[in-house]
Amino acid sequence: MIKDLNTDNNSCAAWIAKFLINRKVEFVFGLQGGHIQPIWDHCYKLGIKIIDVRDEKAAVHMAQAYSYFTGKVGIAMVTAGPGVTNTVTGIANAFLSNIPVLLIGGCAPLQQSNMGPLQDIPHVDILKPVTNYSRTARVPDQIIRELDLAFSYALGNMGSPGPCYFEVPTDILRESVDDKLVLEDWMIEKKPYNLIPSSIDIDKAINTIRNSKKPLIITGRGALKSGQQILKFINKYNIPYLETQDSRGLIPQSNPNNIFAARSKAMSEADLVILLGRKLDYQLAFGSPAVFKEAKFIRISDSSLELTDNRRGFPEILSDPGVAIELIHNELNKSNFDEDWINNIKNFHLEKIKKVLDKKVNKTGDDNKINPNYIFEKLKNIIDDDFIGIADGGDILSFARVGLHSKYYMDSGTFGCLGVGIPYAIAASKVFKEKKIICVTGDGSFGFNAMEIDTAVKNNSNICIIISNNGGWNIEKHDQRLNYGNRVYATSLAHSDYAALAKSLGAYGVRVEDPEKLEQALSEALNNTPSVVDVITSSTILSSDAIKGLGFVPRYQALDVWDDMEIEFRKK
Ligand SMILES: Cc1ncc(C[n+]2csc(CCOP(=O)(O)OP(=O)(O)O)c2C)c(N)n1
Ligand SMILES: [Mg+2]
Repeated sequence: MIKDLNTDNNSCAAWIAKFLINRKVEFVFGLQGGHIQPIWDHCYKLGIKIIDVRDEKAAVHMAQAYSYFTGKVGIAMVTAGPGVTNTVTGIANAFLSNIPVLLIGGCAPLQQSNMGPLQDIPHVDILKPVTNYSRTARVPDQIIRELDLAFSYALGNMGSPGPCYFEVPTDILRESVDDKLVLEDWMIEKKPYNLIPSSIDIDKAINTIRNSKKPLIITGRGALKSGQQILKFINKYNIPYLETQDSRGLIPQSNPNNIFAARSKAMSEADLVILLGRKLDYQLAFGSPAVFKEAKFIRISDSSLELTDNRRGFPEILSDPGVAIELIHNELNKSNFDEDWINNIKNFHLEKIKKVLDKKVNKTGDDNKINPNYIFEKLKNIIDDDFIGIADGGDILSFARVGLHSKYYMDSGTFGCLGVGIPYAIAASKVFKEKKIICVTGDGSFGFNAMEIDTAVKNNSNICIIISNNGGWNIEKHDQRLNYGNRVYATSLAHSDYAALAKSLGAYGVRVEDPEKLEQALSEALNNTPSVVDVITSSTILSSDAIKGLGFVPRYQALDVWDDMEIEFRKK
C-alpha cells in the first residue's frame, strides 16, 4: 500500500529544500538514507538536482570541486552514522583547502536520544576539528536561522571559508513551522563580505615595495578571484610571479613574468615576497629564512588564516587581494626594482624551460613499459589547453604538474588526498558543460573511488580518466628502494584490467601497452566519454617528487633540498 508521509510543505525538511532553492543551489551531491529522506524527497519535489553517488566521501569531493570551480557553496547530503563518518576524509580535505562546503547529515530522532537508536554516533564531535561549524539544530522554528549561520561560516564571513556540518534529527525534520516564524532575511542569498583595506595599510605596503629591489609575488587560493588585478600589476611593474598548486592557471604560464621554472632561485633571492591569499605551509617551506634567505613579506588575504601563519607580514592586510592590489597599483607610480635581477630570473626560467623542451621524452622506461611522461606528449598533440585537468596520485601527480597543461586544474592538494580525481572530474563536468575534463590518475589512487565511474555513466559525464597503471603505489616504492635498503614490501598492485572494469560499468574502456597506439587510444577516449584509458606504464622512472624526497618525510621540511638548507641554516 503506497502512503505519502511527506506532504507537509511547511515541515522543517521542506523549509531546508526551500532554503536551498532560495540560495540558488543547482546540485546536491549525496547518498540517500532514511534519516534524510524527508529532505531528499522535498528536493525532488522542488526540482533540486541530486547527483547520487556510490560513497559519501565522493559526494564531498564533488561538492568541493563544484565550489572551487563556481565560487559557490558546494552542498553534500548524507545519512546518519556511516553516511556521515564516510565523509570525514572529504571534509578534512576541504578544511585544509579552505573550500566552502556545506554537509547536511542525518541524525537519530530527538525522542530516541541516548537510548541506542539506529546509526547513532557523535557526528558533530567527530567533525568539529575539521569544520568551521558543526551543530545539531533541534528547535524547529530556528532550523533555517541555523542553516543561514552555517552558510555564513562556510563562506568565510565568520573567519576563513571552509566546510560546515549541519544536522537535524529526523523527527524534527517532520515538525511543521509557520511561514511567519521563518524570517525572509534568513532565506535570501548571501555572499562573502567585501573586505576593503585601510589607506594606512596600503601606504605601508607601498613603502615596503618602494624599498624592495627583488620582489616576488606568490598566489594561492585566496587570490583566485583577483586574476585580472594581479595580471595588470605584474605586467605594469614587471614583477616575477609564482603560482602554487591551488592558484594554478590564474596567470597564464606563457606570461613572461610567470617564472615557474625559476621557483627555488626566486624564493632564495627575493628580498620581498608579496603573498596573496596563501598560507605559508609546507609547500612554501613554511616561509623559513633558510629557504627565503633575504625576504620580508607583505601578506594580503580575505582570510586571516592566510595572513598569520609562520611569518609576519609588513603589513598584513585583511582584504580582498584584488582590491588591495588595484589600490597599490594605482598609487605606487614608480619602483626601485633591480631590473638586472629581474631579467636574470626571467632568463634563468627561459633556459630551464628550453632544456626541458629540448629533452627528448623516451617512449618507454627500462622495463620497456610506456613512460608516464609520454602520456602528456601525446595529449599535447590532440588537445590545446582549453580543458579541465585533474591530477591524482604519487609519481603521476608529480609528472602531471609539469606535463598537463590545462587552463583549469585541481589535484590531490595540500592534504595529499588520493582518490579525489574521479569525483573532482565528475563535478567539473557539471560546471563546464562544453569542455573536456581529463583526469590523470595513478592505479592506486584510481581504486579509491573507481565505483564512481558508475556515477559518471549515469550522468553522461564528459570525462576521460587516464590511468598510469604501473602496478603499484610507486612513489612509495621508490622511497622503500632508495631510503629503506631496497626492502620493497606491501606496495605492489596487480596490473589489473581497469579498461574491462570501466566497460563492466557501462563506460568506454581501452587498455594500451604499445606506445605507438597511445595517441589514437587517447583521441578515441576523448570522443567517447565517459571513458577510461588504462595505460600500462613504467615503474622505473623517478618523478621529481620522488627525487626530492616527498615520500620520505624529512625532519624540518617537506623536501630534501629545503631540509638540507634548514640543517645548514641551523648550524651557522
Ligand atoms: C589516502 C592516502 N593514502 C595513502 C597516501 C600515501 N601515498 C602518497 S602517494 C602514494 C602512492 C600513489 O600511488 P598511485 O596512485 O598508483 O600513483 P603512482 O605513485 O604509482 O604514480 C601513497 C600510497 C596518501 N597520500 N593518501
Ligand atoms: Mg601506481
